[in-house]
Amino acid sequence: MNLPLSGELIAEANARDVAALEEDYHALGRQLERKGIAIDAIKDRVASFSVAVPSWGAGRGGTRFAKFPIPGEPTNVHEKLEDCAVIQQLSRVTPRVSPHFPWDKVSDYAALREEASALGLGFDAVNSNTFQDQPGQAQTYATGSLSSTVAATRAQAVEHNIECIEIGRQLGSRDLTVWVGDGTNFPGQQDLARSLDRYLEAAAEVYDALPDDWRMLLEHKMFEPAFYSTVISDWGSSILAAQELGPKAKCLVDLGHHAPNVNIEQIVARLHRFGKLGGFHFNDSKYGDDDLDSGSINPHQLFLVFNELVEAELNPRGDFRPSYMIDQSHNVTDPIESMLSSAEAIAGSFAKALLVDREALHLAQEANDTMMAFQALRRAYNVDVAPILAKARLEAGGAIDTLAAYRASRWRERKAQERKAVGLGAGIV
Ligand code: AFD
Ligand code: MN
Ligand code: MN
Repeated sequence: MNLPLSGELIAEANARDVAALEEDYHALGRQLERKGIAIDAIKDRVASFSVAVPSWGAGRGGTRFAKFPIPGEPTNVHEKLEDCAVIQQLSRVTPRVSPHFPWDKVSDYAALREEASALGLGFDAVNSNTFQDQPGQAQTYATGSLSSTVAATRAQAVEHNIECIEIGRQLGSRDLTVWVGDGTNFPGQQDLARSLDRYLEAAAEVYDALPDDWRMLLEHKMFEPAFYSTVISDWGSSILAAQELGPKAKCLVDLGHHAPNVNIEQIVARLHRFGKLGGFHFNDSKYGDDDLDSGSINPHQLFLVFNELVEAELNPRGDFRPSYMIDQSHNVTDPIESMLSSAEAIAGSFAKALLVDREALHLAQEANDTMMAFQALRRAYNVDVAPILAKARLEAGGAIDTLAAYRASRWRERKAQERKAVGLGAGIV
């Protein structure tokens, strides 16, 4: 193992907080016991929960106006892995990294896998990129990718996705996440039916290249960069495409990819009902695909989403193996701090969803007792689960207070000395 932070540093930081944590954990334990809930059982479930981090989220994001890099931010996949290892070492909830190609391209993927493993990391879903042109590429994606009217462009996009599968095999991934920026900005620009036909035909070629134990996760998005229509615009288009492609195709929900105020928890329930819920990209938003930190704007929505995910887990349909990832753009914070805070918000929403008295909820629902059904959710949402999360982290070797331990490590300052180049992050996503 080649872990980035010293164990002593984490132990020292924990020594300051451990007495208070034990007190808080026992107090919460007594409170939950009165409701018939064993706190250790919840803690164990939380301990087995994990969410992947995106390699591109380790660099500072930006907007189409500007990007403001910070000294010491990672400039290549190796440095990104190092930063992701810091997040995992402190939080113990982010053991996998989701790579993005060609951004994370290297010449030796077996070596990259070993490098990650020595840092205590594995690889999650592989993300393809057919929304940007790359240097030396034969065809432009200006006309779209999998749905382009240009056959050679579609072929290039198919080939790139197949290459991503090949890379993913070497990295130990089992999912290919496909988001295309394909769409239009003007009424009449494209034939809405034929562009979907082209997408389905090209996506089927990618699907056919999937190994048996792989899945293709279709990520829908209703706008941006195309603002009049997108080819896979919503969960309806996504599930229809996934159903047409076959059992290995599933839908991936990114919290920022819907119309304002859409009931995303209901989308979760719908997709699961048909065995098509494949994964989640967590972030938060105020206006659009803002990629703000998870739970920073609407923590209640995050809880309601997890409430449906827990229901889904209790009533599995097909092979329910949701792939969870943080998908955020960190424009004004240190990305490590944002991901530590987001991982806590996500695991915390899961913990709260586990605290829902399902029997009370279902009985109230059956009896049409609206207020008591809502209260079953509200009671769980109101519990401060911080001691459960901290205890799970402590037991797994992580930090009780992840942000305090991170700041004590002076990681970014140290990296600012070592990592000379600044501002060559993943780009604006
Ligand atoms: C873009 C999309 C989407 C996707 C990401 C990586 O909006 O969220 O997951 O690119 O391909 O940000
Ligand atoms: Mn996403
Ligand atoms: Mn997005």
